[in-house]
Amino acid sequence: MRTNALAWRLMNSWIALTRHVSPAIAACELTHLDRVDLDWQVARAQHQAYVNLLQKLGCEVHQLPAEENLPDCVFIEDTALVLPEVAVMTRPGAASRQPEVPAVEATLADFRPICRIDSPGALDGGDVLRVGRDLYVGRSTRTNSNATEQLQKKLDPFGYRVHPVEFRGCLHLKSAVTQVDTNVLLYNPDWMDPFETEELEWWAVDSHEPFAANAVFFGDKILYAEDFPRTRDFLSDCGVEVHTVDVSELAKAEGAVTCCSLLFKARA
Ligand code: CIR
Repeated sequence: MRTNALAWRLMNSWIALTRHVSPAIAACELTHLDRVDLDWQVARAQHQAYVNLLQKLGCEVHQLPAEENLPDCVFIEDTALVLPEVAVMTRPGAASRQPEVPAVEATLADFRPICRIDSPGALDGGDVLRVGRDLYVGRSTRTNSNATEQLQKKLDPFGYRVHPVEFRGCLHLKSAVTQVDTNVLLYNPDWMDPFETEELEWWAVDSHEPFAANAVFFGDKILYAEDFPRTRDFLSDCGVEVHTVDVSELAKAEGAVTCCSLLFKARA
């Protein structure tokens, strides 16, 4: 009996796949931000603190090595979409990021059957917000409608619905909106308009903190960036359990908390 309970716990625990910070991170892709000095050692220390917090929150963390020629490889979220039934390997919209995918695929193959977005599709995982069986996919400079169509076809057999979503002013859909509580989305009203849903409630970020809509949601708590105290206090007052970490150096590369991990349950 005890063995069964332990096996159940292990199978249902969170796995976080992360990737170390490349020594070349200062040469990262940038879309909306100006390039400023970015200290690899500081970024590495912040990333380690992020990994430590994932572990404290109950994740088993698997870390992939960084590569010198992959400046953005720490932002592993963009390379895959991991669902309970299957892992979809993306085809990142920035050519410099496409070689990040094979190493992630090799690891995910231990956990899930694999399918892939093919050319001319382009998809960054940061553009995909999953709420249950609904996948909201941002149309961005990184994600095109061909990929959205491929995604719908590949995931049809599992009953997922893919909804294209418009947004503006930021890199990825999940810079503008993420889930922070059961049926609650946190969003930046300057970057998107709420889409039609019956069940979802929309909470706006504090207007002084435009980047505050990005949170890693664990079902009963969130991992959140330290930089957004006003929105954090609002969330805490609303009853959300918030755990913060400093990712300010990674933010200079247009990274945020969701993009530094792929989160999934061990068992499909
Ligand atoms: C890029 O432009 O691709 C990286 N410098 C930042 C990617 C951040 N990823 C994410 O928000 N999902």
